Amino acid sequence: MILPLQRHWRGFPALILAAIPAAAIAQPQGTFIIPTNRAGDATRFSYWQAYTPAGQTTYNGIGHRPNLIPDLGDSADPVNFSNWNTGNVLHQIGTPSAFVLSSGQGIYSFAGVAAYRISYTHSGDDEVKGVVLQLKMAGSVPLSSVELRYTPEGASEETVLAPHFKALDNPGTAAFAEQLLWAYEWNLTGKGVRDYDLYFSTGGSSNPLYEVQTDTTVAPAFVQQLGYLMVGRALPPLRYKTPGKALPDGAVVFETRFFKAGQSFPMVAQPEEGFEHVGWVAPDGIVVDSAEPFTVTFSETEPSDLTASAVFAPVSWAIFRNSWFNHEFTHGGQTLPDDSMDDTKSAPEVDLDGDGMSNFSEYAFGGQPYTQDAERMTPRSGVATVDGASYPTITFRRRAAVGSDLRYVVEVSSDLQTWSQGTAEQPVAELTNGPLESDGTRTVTARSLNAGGNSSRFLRVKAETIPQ
Ligand SMILES: [Ca+2]
Ligand SMILES: [Ca+2]
Repeated sequence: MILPLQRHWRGFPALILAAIPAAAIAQPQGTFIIPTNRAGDATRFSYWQAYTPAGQTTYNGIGHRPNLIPDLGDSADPVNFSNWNTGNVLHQIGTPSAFVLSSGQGIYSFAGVAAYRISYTHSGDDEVKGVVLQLKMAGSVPLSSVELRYTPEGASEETVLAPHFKALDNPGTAAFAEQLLWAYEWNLTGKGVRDYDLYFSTGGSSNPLYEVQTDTTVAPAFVQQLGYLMVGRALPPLRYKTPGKALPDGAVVFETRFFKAGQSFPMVAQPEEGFEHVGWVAPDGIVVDSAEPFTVTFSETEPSDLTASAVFAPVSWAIFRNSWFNHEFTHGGQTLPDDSMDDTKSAPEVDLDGDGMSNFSEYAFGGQPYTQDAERMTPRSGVATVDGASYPTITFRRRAAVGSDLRYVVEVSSDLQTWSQGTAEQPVAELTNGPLESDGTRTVTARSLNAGGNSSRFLRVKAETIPQ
């Protein structure tokens, strides 16, 4: 694999980094964006990678300081790995116990967030027009943690700027070891910036930092390189794995890492095996009751990052059991047991959370097996008026997957003794779907087809799996 990375730096010949050893790219990786203005000395480029363990001083022939030295905190300069711009220094200012991974060469911390500062010292006459910061790391970078700080000439206090533009390259495997690329850009035109500091931190413990790049635009002018993010999410959140993905339609848009004002394109959903895509939650929070591709549009006048969520529903009891119950998981020295395989916890007839609903009822009627939410699942009785006549109704919640293994049977009775299901030709009730909800359930109202009278005073619903 060739890393599409060009390096240009004043006084150095242009270099292209050749093949990376296969061992170093075992994980899926995002791809760095090469700013169009990097060539021709328009940016000052810095690059940090392969924080080598102690005792090694080179990686791919590129010299690095040998290790991240713990416990020096903010008081020293232990980690200037850049060979390309000696006016740029990467500091690890977070957890003092952060260390270098033995594989993958990331800076890593079990104890808490790892925080960083890149201090840029300017040389030359031109002011800084813009900055692009790119990070390759596992897991998230809280946007609130990403800042550019500088002190305007003559001022006594720092100015703090959030990024103006962004990009995210997410390989989308959701694997722990995958390496995401986060990119941020500031337009500093006219601000008189010379020296500056970049700050960022990981989203939590165990989010290794693998590589960092910065491009500092010094001449002749700012050129926008990034844009706005389309963040695709999957609902509902599960205890084990995600039910699918939501992403821009690759057949329609080429660049999916960021978007520009006014851009419009369809999002598509990719369910994981065992799930059905049933709808969307639009950027404005409205639930869209349709599994068709969903079009998103970035505002022409007030663009911002957008989030759209694809809503999924399970198609079988087996996938519900596998996904809604804990799997064995060790964190911070504590191990959660594997409930999903334990019949005393997750068998269909067990009521794990003690809310009166068996695990199978939680599945069929849209409940959570670890949350006491029986009230949300309990069918409600009511009355519907049609053409002046009153009909009893029963309203219940169901999983929204059309192709699920569930069947809901509504029965009527006049005496609570004898119940009738009716037939396809002579149904006893008419069913009407309520709107989709963001957890992949919807309510259904069954109306008795016999108005009042003694023949249909009572309704009940049962859920069962369809015999295979
Ligand atoms: Ca229960
Ligand atoms: Ca429950």
